[in-house]
Amino acid sequence: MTYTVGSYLAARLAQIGLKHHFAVAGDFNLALLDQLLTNEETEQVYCCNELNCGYAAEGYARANGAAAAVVTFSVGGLSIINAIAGANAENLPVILISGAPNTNDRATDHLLHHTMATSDLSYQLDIAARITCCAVAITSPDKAPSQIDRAIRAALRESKPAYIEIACNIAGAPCAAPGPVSSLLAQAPSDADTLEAAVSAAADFIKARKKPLILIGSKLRAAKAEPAAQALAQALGCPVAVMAAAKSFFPETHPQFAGIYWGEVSSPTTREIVDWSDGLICIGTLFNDYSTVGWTSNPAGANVLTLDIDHVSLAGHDFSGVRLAEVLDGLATRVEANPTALNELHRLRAAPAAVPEAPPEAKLSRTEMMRQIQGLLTGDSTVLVETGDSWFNGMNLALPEGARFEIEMQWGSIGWAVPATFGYAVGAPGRQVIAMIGDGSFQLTAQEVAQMIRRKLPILIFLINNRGYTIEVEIHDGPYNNIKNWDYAGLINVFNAEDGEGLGLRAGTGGELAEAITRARGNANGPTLIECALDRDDCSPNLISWGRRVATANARPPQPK
Ligand code: TPU
Ligand code: MG
Repeated sequence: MTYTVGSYLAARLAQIGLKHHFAVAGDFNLALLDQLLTNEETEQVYCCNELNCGYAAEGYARANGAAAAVVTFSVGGLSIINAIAGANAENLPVILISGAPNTNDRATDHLLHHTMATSDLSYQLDIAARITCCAVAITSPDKAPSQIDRAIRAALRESKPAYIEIACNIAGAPCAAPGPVSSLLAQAPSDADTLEAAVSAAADFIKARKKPLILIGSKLRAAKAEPAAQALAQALGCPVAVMAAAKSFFPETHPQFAGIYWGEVSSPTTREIVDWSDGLICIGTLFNDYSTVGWTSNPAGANVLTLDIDHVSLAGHDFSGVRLAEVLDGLATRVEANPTALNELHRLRAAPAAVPEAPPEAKLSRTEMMRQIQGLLTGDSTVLVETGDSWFNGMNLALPEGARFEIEMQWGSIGWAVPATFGYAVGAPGRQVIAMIGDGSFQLTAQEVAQMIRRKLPILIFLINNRGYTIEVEIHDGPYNNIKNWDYAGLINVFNAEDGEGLGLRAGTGGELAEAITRARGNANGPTLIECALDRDDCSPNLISWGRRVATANARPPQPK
């Protein structure tokens, strides 16, 4: 078979396990899309716009480990930037592929459409270089294979997005055949001496503590070290608390699970036990203003051992160039079991109170809605929660063994959830995909529900209509937090048009919600959106506490120099 630049790229995408790639067409990428279509192992999945395309790829990468999004030059390429920067913040290898102008138009004074009517054609590459780990522009078929490989290898190694731009007259040009894919998949191993020194220093740290405790953060998944973290936990026998952004990265059914650590808004007793520990083993953690609740809970100092994706640090030591999974594996063989903090946790912890069922005709409340969502979850469920009160409500869900939880907490761009849920469901057929999305967020990217309908995906969306930007209300209120109400459930028929099987339902009481959920379960050939009508003030108490702290942090006056 003779390869072209485009079919070479398609082969690489298929080889790294992408059964799908997401795309929006435009004249600068049409020849490329044709070439990608020649490969039957990676299917083209279309999106309504490029921002959604980026989020869909981001969601797919959460389910599948990596993803690709194909857009046209400039009008598409600049629109997708938010989602790609988000993938960077969230440590997800999304490969952004953009069509680009014909090579003959470069270095001429030709003015091209989709540009700012100047002959500058490099701005998209410059911008992409700022938000990806590797950005390449392909203008010659000879160099294309090595450039494509370099970008994909970097994305997979660093778990960050990469950028590949392909001139429209090069996509179909013949090029060399791809070599073995192992050169793209191989991880850089740790330096053996540094690994030994890091493991030894970390083991000494743990040995010297009376009550060690593990805290899991969101970078654990990017490091592909979830099993290794479990093995270390097993060996240590200590409590394992999980940060909000890492919910589900350690099984909540595990006897050592100590709840969600999120400062003042942690699960009951979790903050007490974390604060009580004299040796906090932070694995893949990330502390920002939100996760530290406005800098009120920011673990640091001599009692903290940090095991990051590629480095280990503790008081007096800093080792880089070591892989997290290898550090954890090494530590698991060296530590001795120390259940002191786990015993204390059991003394502190009361059995969780069961939430009573609300009378079916009573107005729907947040607690009743969450009680019913909890009842839906199985080991095959994935719950995606959008920025808003859904973050806080989602934290309280008890996840059965195998259930997954997705949250875009570092980037926090509203509008993420609808397309990310779509992409996730494309990447995880067979899972029960449930999204909790606020009315304000939904309004940004609502049209991607149409793609769920198009692909007949049985996604379940809980659209929480509390008539506004409640999370913002709790941080800082004003008229800008009020939004135009929509007929959210009615929108599904708009998207169904003549052939769709999406279902839009409304629930104003607990009974209506239960009935809607039953109907959703019977709707196998399309998504179901259940619009849950809540009072504007019916938000989680944790959101209120957290919002106050974040507001205080945001309002700090400038410090005198
Ligand atoms: O449950 P609730 O009402 O808090 O959620 P809803 O209705 O989705 O409101 C979310 C409100 C919100 C805004 C406006 N959360 N964060 N923001 C700020 C923001 C603005 N634009 C983007 C792209 N991302 C943001 N996070
Ligand atoms: Mg809202």
